[in-house]
Amino acid sequence: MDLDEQARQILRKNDKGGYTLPTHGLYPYQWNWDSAFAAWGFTTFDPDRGWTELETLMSGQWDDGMVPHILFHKVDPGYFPGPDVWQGRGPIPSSGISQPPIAASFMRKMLGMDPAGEPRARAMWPQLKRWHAWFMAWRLDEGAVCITHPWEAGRDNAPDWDAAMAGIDPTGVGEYTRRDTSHVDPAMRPTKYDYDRYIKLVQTGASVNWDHAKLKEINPFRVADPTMTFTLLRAQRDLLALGQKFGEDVSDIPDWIETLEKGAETLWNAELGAYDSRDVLTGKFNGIFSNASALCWYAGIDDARAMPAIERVMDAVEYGMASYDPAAEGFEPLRYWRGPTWPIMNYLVATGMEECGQTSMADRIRSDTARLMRLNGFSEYYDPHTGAPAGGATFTWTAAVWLGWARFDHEEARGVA
Ligand code: 9WN
Repeated sequence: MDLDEQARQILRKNDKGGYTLPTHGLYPYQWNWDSAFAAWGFTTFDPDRGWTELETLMSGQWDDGMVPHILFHKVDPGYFPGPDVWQGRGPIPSSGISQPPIAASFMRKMLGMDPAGEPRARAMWPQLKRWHAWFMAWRLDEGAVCITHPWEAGRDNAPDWDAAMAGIDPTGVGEYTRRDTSHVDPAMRPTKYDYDRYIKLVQTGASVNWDHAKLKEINPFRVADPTMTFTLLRAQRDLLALGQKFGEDVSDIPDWIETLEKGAETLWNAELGAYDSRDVLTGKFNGIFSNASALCWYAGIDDARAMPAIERVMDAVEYGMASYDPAAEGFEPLRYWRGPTWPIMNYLVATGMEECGQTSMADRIRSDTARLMRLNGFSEYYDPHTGAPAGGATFTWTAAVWLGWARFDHEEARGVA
């Protein structure tokens, strides 16, 4: 079976009717940013199903505008922490945090692919605006977007969070049974040290019913993050363009964009030569080069200062781009966000570069990503040295990245990016 068909089958098999699982077993629910990729992947062959994916995601929006990072549509004992631990307060059982807000950007892309979907996009526009407004109200620090839990950034165990995690006292977290390590090799997943702190943060949020004002006072973790800042900045630009097209009130959005542009600059760490995460509670940079540092172009910031570090990191591995600097202490090529290469990040990074005219690096990242999939199928992520597949298999967002981008040659990819 050819790869296009394999990728389509993955999406169909992970389809639960209205929403798509990232992969069976390891992730048995609807995840926020995975869903945006799934919607786009479906739009390459079944646009109607693509729009439904986004609608189901938005149906979990809370009263205050937040769109949660997980929607627990049907309880599955194979995942921990589930709805009983999170105790989200939305219309659908959910987690209590959000995830990188890429849905508006994918909606714009989907509309380009399927103009007939415009009424459905119009109906979702106000919901997306309320979600973006929620970030502006609750998650900013000097204009950069903060996360309140490592899972909010989508880069769960990235070294970016180590310093802030060390400040969390997990006493009283209690006994619990992890499920992730029964689905994949524990050597690829976060450690117990990390998990104790993840769960402690969930318990802390649930203890105040996810009241964002209270949480801001008591939460021991608040880190300004390049993933969130750059994806929201990009999403605001796409929301603005869509709103203008739909004749909506877009008057708030230019100010939001300006605030986020200033915020992005506060993440520039000149010593590191990269955009960096910044611990809001201590005021310190984390000094971490991650693949999120390379999302500036995706946010519309064409920054020549950022390219040398990226070139160095690309040259250090066979398959770029690594999620963490291969020369840094603690680089682990198979452990989740501490080294492996992730097709979804590669797509976002390269698309941004492509749009800003940085085509040679964009092409290089795209062909590395395509080689991985041709060699080793559609895994959650891959070892950047050997290309070995890792994490969950038959992965929805990886299949979507193939269908929407990686399968094309450079010229074609320019047309679709
Ligand atoms: C927690 C689903 C999600 C992705 C994240 C990725 C991983 C979950 C986990 O899987 O996180 O949200 O249990 O490890 O880090 O980016 O959305 O694919």
